[in-house]
Parts: sequence; C-alpha cells; structure tokens
Amino acid sequence: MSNSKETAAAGNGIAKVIGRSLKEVDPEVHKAVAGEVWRQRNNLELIASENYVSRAVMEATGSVMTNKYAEGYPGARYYGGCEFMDEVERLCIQRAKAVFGAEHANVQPHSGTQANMAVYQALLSPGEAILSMSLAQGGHLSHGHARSFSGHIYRAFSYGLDPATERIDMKQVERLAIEWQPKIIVCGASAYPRTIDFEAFHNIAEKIGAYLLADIAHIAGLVATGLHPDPIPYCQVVTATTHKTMRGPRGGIILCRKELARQIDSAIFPGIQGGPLMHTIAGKAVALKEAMQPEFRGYQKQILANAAALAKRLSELGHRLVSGGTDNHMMLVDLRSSVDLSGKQAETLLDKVGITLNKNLVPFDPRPPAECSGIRIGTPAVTTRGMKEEQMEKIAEMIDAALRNPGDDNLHRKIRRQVLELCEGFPIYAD
Ligand code: DSN
Repeated sequence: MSNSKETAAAGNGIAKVIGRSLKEVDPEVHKAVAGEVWRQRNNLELIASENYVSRAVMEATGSVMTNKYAEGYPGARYYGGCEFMDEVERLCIQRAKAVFGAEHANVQPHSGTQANMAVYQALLSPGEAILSMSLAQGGHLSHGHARSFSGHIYRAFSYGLDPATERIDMKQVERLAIEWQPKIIVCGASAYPRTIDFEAFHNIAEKIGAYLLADIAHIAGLVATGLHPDPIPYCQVVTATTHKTMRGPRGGIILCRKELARQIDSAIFPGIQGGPLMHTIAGKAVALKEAMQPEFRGYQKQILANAAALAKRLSELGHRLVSGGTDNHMMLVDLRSSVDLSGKQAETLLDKVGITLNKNLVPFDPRPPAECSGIRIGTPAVTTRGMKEEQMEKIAEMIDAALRNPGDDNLHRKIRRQVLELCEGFPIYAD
C-alpha cells in the first residue's frame, strides 16, 4: 500500500474503531473484563481496601474526560480547551474541602502513594527524617519502607505496636521522635484495626516541631462521616485514597492547611506528575458528591456494624483477632491460634471457595511477608452489596469451616455453593 493510501486507511480505520464496542475491537480484553465482572458478582469481596463504585462514578471515570491534557490547575493550564476540565476539577476540589472540612485540597494524585510522595517532596529535603508506622506492624510501603522511594530518599525510622495490647505504642512514638527529631511524623496505616489518636500524635509532633501527616487512605469514608476522629484539626497535611471506604475511583487526594497549598500543588505538578487523569478526577467529584448524601453516613455505619459482627463471630469460633477486635472496617486474624495454615495458604484456600481476602503479617510475625501468619478482612465491599450483620455471621462460619478443613474438597464445594447463593441474594452490577 502506498503511504497516502495507508494514511487514508488508518484514518478510516480509527473512525470505525471509535464507534465499535470493546467486544468487537478486542475480544481478548473484553473476555478478561467480562470475567472480572463475573468474579466481582460471584465472590465475596473482603479485601479491606476494595469496594464497588456506583454506575455514576463508573460513567464519569469511563468518559471522554480521558482524552484531555490539562497540565496545571483550574484557570492556569498549559493547554487550550480546558474549560470543562476546570469545571470538573473545581467541583472536585470544592467538594473535597467540604466533605473533610479542609482549607485546601489537591485532587490530582494518581494514587495514595503519589499523594504521600508529593507531601514529602513539598516538606522535606532528601536525607531528612520520617517517623512512621512499620510496614510489618500495619504501616504502608510509602511511609519510608526500605524498598520504597520513601526509604531511599529519606531517613526513615519506624514505630510499632505495644506487644501486650497490639495498639500503637505512643510512648515509643514519643521516645523515637525525641531521639531522631524527624521533620515529619506519619500516622495512618493499611492494616490496623483500631482508632488512631491524631491528637496524641499532634502533641508529640508539636513537642519536637515536626510536621504531622495523617494518611487516612483506609478510613477516609469513616472520617468524612464523623465515625472516626478527625485528623484535620491536628495535622498540617492529610492524604487519602478515593477508592477504599470512600467508594470512588482509584486515586489519591491531599488536604492541607492554606499556607502549604502552593508547596503541595507544585509538588504534585510539576514536581512528580504530568497531566492529571481528568476522567478519574471526574469520578472523584461524583464520589465526593455521593459522600455528601445522608445515605453515605448510613453506609459507613453499616460497614462498622458489619466489621463488629464478623469479628465477634470469628472470635466466638476460636480465632484470635489482633488487638482483640476492631474499631473500624477491618480486622486481622492471627491464624496461629486456631489453624495450622499460613496466611498465604489461607488466602489460596478461601479463594477456592469464592471468598477473596489477603494474607497479612501479624504483629511480630515469625513468617516472611510472602507467607505471613494472618489474614486481613474488611467489610466495605460486602456492605455496598447490602449485606448486614446476619450475613457477616454466615461469612465468619464459612471462613471458619474452610480454614478448619483445608483438605475436604466436598466441603469446599458446598461452601462455594453457599457463597454463590449469598452473592445471588445481594446482586452487584446486575445489568
Ligand atoms: N494496597 C493497599 C491496601 O490493600 O491496603 C494499600 O496501598
């Protein structure tokens, strides 16, 4: 084909492709997506950091906003044609500020990790110290772990749990803060089932003149609805993700005091990111609107009630919960007390019966991270399906039966059928 013919064909081709469905254009990807729809409908989703977004959030996230470059911020972009980008980002910022009562919001971080990265970039110089919760005891990679950028660029020190209570050892936090004089203290976790005392962290940070960053990625929905103490009065900066308890699209946000606004904004762009994902920002705006509705508080309350019910039944069935229970949307089960399985084996076994969760280190875990001695269980997604305490008890019983009989294939088939029945009773994405 001559070059000009090729060019003409390419133009026609793309025009045709634009109008065709995913199934027609790419049957392989379509098949994988359809498989994932089936999996999400027919499995019990207990990963504490996952959820199901509404149709409205998905529509915004899958919209033509994905086509647009909008480097910069509303009213100050590096590209033309940004009037609708400005509209949607302004709405998103305004809603984020209202939902969390924050002075300033940046809604561009592509993820929670990038939100944290921008905060360090804004407030620290390379080599300065971070004090945060150890990953092995519930913290997050981006809080200074040796294998993350945060542990390479900055000097990271970590605090952990009191071995007796398995709650954050605030005396240790204070001792380490005084000893290492970090420029920033990070509070917040990805595997901690208890309330975080932001005021106590604030008192320590103030004593040594450190910034306080609360990473509320997991508990943002609870914070937004007043069901977890509010970090905003105590922290210069708060980071969150929008896809966990917030039930929005996958992404991050940063909330901060007015005086840090410029530093934070320029750390995100041009500091660590280029063009914002405007389709995701549209989805975040919709999720934040949903979070302003009274039903959202009811939803968050039910997440807590469901976690409490699931934790209670698991305890009654003889499973030891780290710290003895939960105050939030998740719990950690220390399998060593009840069954002879590693976290990895438990995760694989439960996957087989349609119960999806993740292996997790328990405090002072003798096993390596790839094996672990525990599992983490969260209730945000099953609560979105409409499940309540009664179903949580049933789920606890199915988990218990599977874990106590790892070699019983007949029982596993029976549990799988029970899971399918339960899922059918609480349909998701039925259309
Ligand atoms: N991966 C998230 C979680 O599961 O908690 C944290 O980034």
